[in-house]
Amino acid sequence: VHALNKKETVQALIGTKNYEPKNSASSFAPVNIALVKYWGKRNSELNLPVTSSLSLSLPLGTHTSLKAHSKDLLFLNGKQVDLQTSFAKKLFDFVDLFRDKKTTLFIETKNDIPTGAGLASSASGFAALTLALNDFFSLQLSPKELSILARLGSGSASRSLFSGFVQWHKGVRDDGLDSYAEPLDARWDDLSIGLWIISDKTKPIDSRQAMQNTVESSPLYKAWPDTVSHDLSVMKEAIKTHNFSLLGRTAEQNALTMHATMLAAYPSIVYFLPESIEAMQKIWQLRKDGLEVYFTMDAGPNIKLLFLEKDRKTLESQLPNLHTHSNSIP
Ligand code: 2P0
Repeated sequence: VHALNKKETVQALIGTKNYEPKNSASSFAPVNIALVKYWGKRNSELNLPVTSSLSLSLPLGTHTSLKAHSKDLLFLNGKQVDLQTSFAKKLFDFVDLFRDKKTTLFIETKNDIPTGAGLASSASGFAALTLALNDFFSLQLSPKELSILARLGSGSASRSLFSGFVQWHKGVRDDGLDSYAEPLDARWDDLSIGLWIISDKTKPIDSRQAMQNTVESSPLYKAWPDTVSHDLSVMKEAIKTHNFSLLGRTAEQNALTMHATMLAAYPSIVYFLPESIEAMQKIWQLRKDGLEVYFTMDAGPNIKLLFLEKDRKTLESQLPNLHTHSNSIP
């Protein structure tokens, strides 16, 4: 099996499908928080990961609509976006994988993530765009095919096609046609997530570049694949048995191991702000005092808390700036 480029991957999946544009289409895809992280690629053109990963979706996400229009136009959260910006270019490069030259679109996309949360919305964004394109061109792709296509926009978008707990299988093929996410057959209604917003400043280094630097220069990276395969099996057991202590501990340790691996890169990659460390210390203190709360952290300074519904009120009173959410399993 040979590596394909993005266009060839799309052709492999939609080449034989009915290609009939509608007048309009709209979609929603959730934000996901990784409990066992994706960090590092084996193919950066196709966003093929070194390891599998596992996430939980939130009820928040991205709403996207597409309308046939005389020329391309893009609106983000109600404001028109210049087509020369890198945001617009990335988005239309993805759309170009699906359309012929005569199809021009009016695209409206809205994130219902709290303003200033500084949360990456590329995962829900590319997942919603993939769903909208599938509908607009009447492609009738399967969930697995949609996940493969969303992955071409952003790796973690492969997981944002689904609600609840989701596993992204890393796959082994060079063409990536076995690298896709699927929901786990599990629900856990009283498991909650809190977003503790530390800062909405843009990140010092985007995750694509940071992943590459970590893989190339961190002496700790060679331990990462074994860490993830251990954490994945423990996490799945914790989810199956609703063992919250095990889930929380595994998620927190996995996130800190990812950050330790980045810290050891050269130049070092540091997403923590002083306030992020203070937040971690506060969480460890709350735990010492008997409140079971854990955290995870991604490519930014904000903290995501994991706790049980029964502790929501206590946590909200203890921590200002906390936005709490139930998970997304309907
Ligand atoms: C994750 N993150 O599993 C990890 C943990 C951030 C830290 O996936 O280059 O936007 O588009 O594949 O998916 C963020 O990176 O990167 C991410 P690309 P992506 O959620």
